Amino acid sequence: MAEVAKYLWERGWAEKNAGNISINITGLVNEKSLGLFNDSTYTLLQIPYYNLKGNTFILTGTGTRMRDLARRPEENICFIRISETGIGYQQYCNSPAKPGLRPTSEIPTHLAVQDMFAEKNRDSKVLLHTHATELIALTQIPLFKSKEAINSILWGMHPENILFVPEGVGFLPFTIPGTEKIAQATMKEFERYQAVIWEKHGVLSTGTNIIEAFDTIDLLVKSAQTWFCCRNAGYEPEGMTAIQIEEIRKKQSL
Ligand code: 2HA
Ligand code: ZN
Repeated sequence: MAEVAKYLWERGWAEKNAGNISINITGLVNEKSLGLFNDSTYTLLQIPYYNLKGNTFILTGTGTRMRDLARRPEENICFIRISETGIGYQQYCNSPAKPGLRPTSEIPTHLAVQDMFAEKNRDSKVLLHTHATELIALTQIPLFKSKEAINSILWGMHPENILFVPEGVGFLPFTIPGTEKIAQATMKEFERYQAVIWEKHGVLSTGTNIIEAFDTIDLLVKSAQTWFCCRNAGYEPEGMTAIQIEEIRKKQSL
């Protein structure tokens, strides 16, 4: 987490307290070690997550900065353990430097998506959210406020996006951050996609590990940057032809 937090900050995707991360670490930590943490506030969930019963997560703390997480991870994270009933969670935030620290404000989205992963037995353990500038910028252009238009740009600007994100990215029209509404809608998108763009806000991605989740966003941003580069130079980018895209897709299945 600290390594990726550093990348997010360096990329300019993590201004102030932007972005958040969750990792399902069930089985990697025992209750006894969680007991070492002072704070164990219990919070009732607005929506129960029955597939996460007894699961343990590491999450970024609310209001924490990625640049701080990179240097002092232990001060900027929280652990949570979902109750055996799935209706609440115990939090373990133990930063003397940050008393009262709580898990990320986007916890509804993290739990909704992680619950779906658990239900479907997915290998995905990580959910990463960041404010990738060029992806946000694309969604400020009315022409690109649809899944089809965004994916055609992202695939068209670099063959690696066709290879590594063959299903494309999900897209969510603007929704208020930190709400159950954004959580449920995002979870639905992740049923089909490994990355989801939030209109005028940012991007989320998943993976079996955090580096994989970061790499997917990095690839998507490369395409968006390329598009803006051409436009800034005064040219309309050509994009990939349908035949080229088809050939790249075939190559993947070889
Ligand atoms: O964690 O990025 O979406 C701060 C945010 C909210
Ligand atoms: Zn955000």
